[in-house]
Amino acid sequence: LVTLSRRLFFALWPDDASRRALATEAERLAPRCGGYPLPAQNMHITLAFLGSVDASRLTALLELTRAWPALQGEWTLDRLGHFPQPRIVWAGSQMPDPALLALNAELWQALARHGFTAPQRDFTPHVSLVRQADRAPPSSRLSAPLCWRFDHLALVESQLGEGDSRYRTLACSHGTA
Ligand code: 2AM
Repeated sequence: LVTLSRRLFFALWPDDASRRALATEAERLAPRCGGYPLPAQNMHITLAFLGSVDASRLTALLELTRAWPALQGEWTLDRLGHFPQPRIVWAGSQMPDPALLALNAELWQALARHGFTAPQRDFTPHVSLVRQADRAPPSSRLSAPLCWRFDHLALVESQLGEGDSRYRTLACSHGTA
């Protein structure tokens, strides 16, 4: 069977310690909100979701990713939120982070030159913690604010299967690490 399309997105991945802290928060919240906690290895923020992309466009995306200039930013996660549809409890920030918003806009400008179209709705930077969550968290404050630095973006493939999605990093931009 030939796979003609790939489910792709651009993301930032917190460091291991931050992802573990987020997974702990997810486990704390899942019984309160319904749903199930996502594992530490899945904790990320999506910058640009491309969805199903024809495999013939992959080379251009790999090149775009590898040629992306070095990044340096810091993001503080200090609040919790709930998207009733698609039933996600997430971690994000009180204040939209200007560096993240700028990165999202720059990425979509570059993607537009490759024929991809940015979504209409506003970008709400978030890390999904709990899926199939029917209730909002009891408090909108994260129990302990988390500050993490990012220095590269990743082009990731999502492989849907039974249970949680599996994510595979296909390429990274230049990092300082
Ligand atoms: P989510 O965690 O908020 O569901 C892989 O599925 C990644 O792409 C996840 O981070 C997911 O965000 C995001 N994603 C899936 N569908 C999306 C969509 N239609 N628009 C934006 N992001 C999406």
